[in-house]
Amino acid sequence: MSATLRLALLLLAVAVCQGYQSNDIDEEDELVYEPSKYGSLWPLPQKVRVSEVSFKLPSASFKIVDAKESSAGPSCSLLQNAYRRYYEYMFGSVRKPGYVKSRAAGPSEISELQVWITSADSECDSYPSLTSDESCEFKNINSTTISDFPRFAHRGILLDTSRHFLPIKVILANLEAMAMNKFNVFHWHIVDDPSFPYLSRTFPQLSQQGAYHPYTHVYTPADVKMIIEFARLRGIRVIPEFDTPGHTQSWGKGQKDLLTPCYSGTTPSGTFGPVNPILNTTYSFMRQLFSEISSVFPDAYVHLGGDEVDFSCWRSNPDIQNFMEQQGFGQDYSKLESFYIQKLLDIVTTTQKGYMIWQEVFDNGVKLKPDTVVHVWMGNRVEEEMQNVTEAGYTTILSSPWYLDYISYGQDWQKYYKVEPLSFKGTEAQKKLVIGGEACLWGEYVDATNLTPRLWPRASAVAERLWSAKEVTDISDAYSRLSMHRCRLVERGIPAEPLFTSFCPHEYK
Ligand code: CP6
Repeated sequence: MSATLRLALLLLAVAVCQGYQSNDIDEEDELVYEPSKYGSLWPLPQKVRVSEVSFKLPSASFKIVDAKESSAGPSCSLLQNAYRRYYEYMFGSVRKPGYVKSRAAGPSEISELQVWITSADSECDSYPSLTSDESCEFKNINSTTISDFPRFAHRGILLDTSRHFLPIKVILANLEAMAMNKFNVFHWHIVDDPSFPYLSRTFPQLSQQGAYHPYTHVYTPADVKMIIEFARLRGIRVIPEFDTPGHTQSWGKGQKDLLTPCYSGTTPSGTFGPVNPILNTTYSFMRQLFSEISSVFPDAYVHLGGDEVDFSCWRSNPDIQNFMEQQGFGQDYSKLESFYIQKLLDIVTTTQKGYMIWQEVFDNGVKLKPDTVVHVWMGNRVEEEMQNVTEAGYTTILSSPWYLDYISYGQDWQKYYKVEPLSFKGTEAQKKLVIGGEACLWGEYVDATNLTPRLWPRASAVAERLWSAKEVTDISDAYSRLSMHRCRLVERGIPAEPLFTSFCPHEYK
């Protein structure tokens, strides 16, 4: 529903931005800058009929209202909130002094946008989900019409708040930019080796000991609530990742005996490895932690990680060696990893949540619930992996081609844009199991100072690939629209980096 509205409003915003003209720039790059007949539309809707007729929107009298047939009304604060937000985007800059006011226009003025919600049970008070209806129609009398819906249901951005703490306002600004690009999943890689900023009510010592700072560099329950609500109002799901048994160094600072003691020879070396999978205390800890997580985060899914487990510490530990022997695992430490993950999955299942996991968990042959989402991230043999995962009947999302923390000279957005997620070999039924993808911004080299321009507009390329029709592949049309879309992001307060030599209309307003 929120998306319904979002698109309708975006379109009007586009109409208002008719001041965007093509700029005659001498391009040395391979792309010739020709304006697109679709203006600055991004991501491109599924069906667009463009008319030459344009209307004026008088800022003083223009209103966004509930259509009388609409199934949602003034009591839907989510909608009223969105009306206000988009009115601001449409006219916010127009009302600034110094802007040339358009002369009074005649019959070609539109005085209101009527928003007609057709779904029977509106999502005013509930949370967005994988099955939310994001489709919409945009009608205008004798003019441009649009019919739109997403190609993939899961369109995510991963942010990492462990390598560097990200202030709340950076996260909120990013959610706003996500909404402008029709991303609908915030994958919150909230904790990892370097720091544990999640303030747990059950285990407050985790962040007290494991965060970069126990008060300033933590997300309190109130912070988390605010982020989830801000996202909900924009049709965005928040999926937290609590990655185990690897990537857990920071957990060990506040939770005694959770991590495996590593040995050098016959004595403990003082360093620690992955979560200790052979202790009952480990599982009672996980039971309590995930019980809390399942009530703090309302989404139907949690991400359980399971990637990059280093076996060297487990190998060095005599108690682990004994356990391996007892269980008949031989020297195959991936069996021990699977043993742990299997128990964790059973724990999380009792919390009524579905789970997502990184691809290694599937690769190791762990028994998964049928609704498990397998997250493909490794760069080698991507198509083979997608083929295998879907052949086994699991839903999957793709991240391998979209590691946006990698940067290089030039227009790498084109590389992200040209990815076709369904290019692997498989049946129609297999292709249906690909529910989408995520652009990842791992945080080793990213904090509040550079996050936004590193992510935008490069992530916008991923947004269009996941939203628009498969056939939308014209790279120079994309270049033209994306340049204008990027200017719009900047004008709306998102410092998105430029694609190439250019200037934006708002620079000389
Ligand atoms: N952190 C976590 C990371 C990565 C992963 N998990 C990662 C691995 C390889 C590259 C980039 C990121 N930094 N927890 C893997 C999913 Cl190239």
